[in-house]
Amino acid sequence: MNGEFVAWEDAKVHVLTHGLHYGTGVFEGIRCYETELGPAVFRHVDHLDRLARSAELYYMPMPYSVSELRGATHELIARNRLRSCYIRPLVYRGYGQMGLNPLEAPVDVTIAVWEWGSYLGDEGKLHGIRAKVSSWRRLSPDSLIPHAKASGQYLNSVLAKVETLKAGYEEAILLDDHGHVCEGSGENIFLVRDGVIITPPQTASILDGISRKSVVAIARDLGIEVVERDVARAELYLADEVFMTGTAAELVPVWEIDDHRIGAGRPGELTCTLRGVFEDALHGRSERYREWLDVLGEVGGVGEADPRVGGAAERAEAAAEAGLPIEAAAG
Ligand code: PPE
Repeated sequence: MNGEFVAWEDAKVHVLTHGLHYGTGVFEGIRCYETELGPAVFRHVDHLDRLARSAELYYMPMPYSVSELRGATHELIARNRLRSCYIRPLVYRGYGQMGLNPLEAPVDVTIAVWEWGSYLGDEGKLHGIRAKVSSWRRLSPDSLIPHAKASGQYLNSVLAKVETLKAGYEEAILLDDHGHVCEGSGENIFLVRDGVIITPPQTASILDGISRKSVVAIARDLGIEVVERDVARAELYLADEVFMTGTAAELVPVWEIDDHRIGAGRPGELTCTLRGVFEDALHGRSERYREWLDVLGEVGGVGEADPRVGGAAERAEAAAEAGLPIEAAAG
């Protein structure tokens, strides 16, 4: 938190933290995978760049550089002795000033890491999920900034998610303010029709997902045509295959939407092919996509010999003995 490594149970904020009241924060969701090269963070700098851009869009000067955040994250993973984990950096307006003008409130930064399994369940990842088109529209660019990954904006996803779960489905699909298909509550969405992959464009109020970008690149490398265009709701039902992508969810097939079976009602051929290559890339099994991995050992973070991690191994040992995960922030 703000440059200090803090034990999990001490990682607290004041109740008058600005972001707690007004949602004035931006965050990222990043994953680190165990690979044969050691723990490796997938597209780390791309995520941190998006964090910096989200902060800028909400007029929050980031007190740390992307490279400082990257180094702190490496050390945090090493100190916690995690081989794979989910990484949650958060930049938010802290304690010190109430009222809607956030500019006088401090900008605080935290990074937390923890082990997070399948976001939509192991079963869902393997065999696919049932989704429902939410009655809540994705937030409009007239009111907020779909391209920013901002804390307050997630009330939109929360409403859609709760509605969907209560109705007995596993994930929500939100339409944009024009009624076009936009994305899931925390994932981008893709359709396959006649061998072509279709996904909503930047103008459809999507979050510019890093998994989305990766899967588009993989598909094109495999010679599959990818079209970014507006998608009508009924096209979901008529698709041969539908899948969703996100850092937490990874690549998840969708086999039923609004009680319409999609294709054969099981993960389709292209979905399975893309899932295989994407997972190989995530887990460091693909030479071709090696550049997407930020391997910890290469800049320090794992191994006692690295000067950047001075004393980290000892401190990690003490924390491990006390049974504590560690939370921290940049600096
Ligand atoms: N749309 C939304 C609204 C979204 O939150 C995410 C990520 C995506 C698309 C996919 O983006 P990317 O991860 O860069 O491929 N959602 C994050 C937060 C999930 C959560 O429950 O918290 C994530 O997947 O980490």
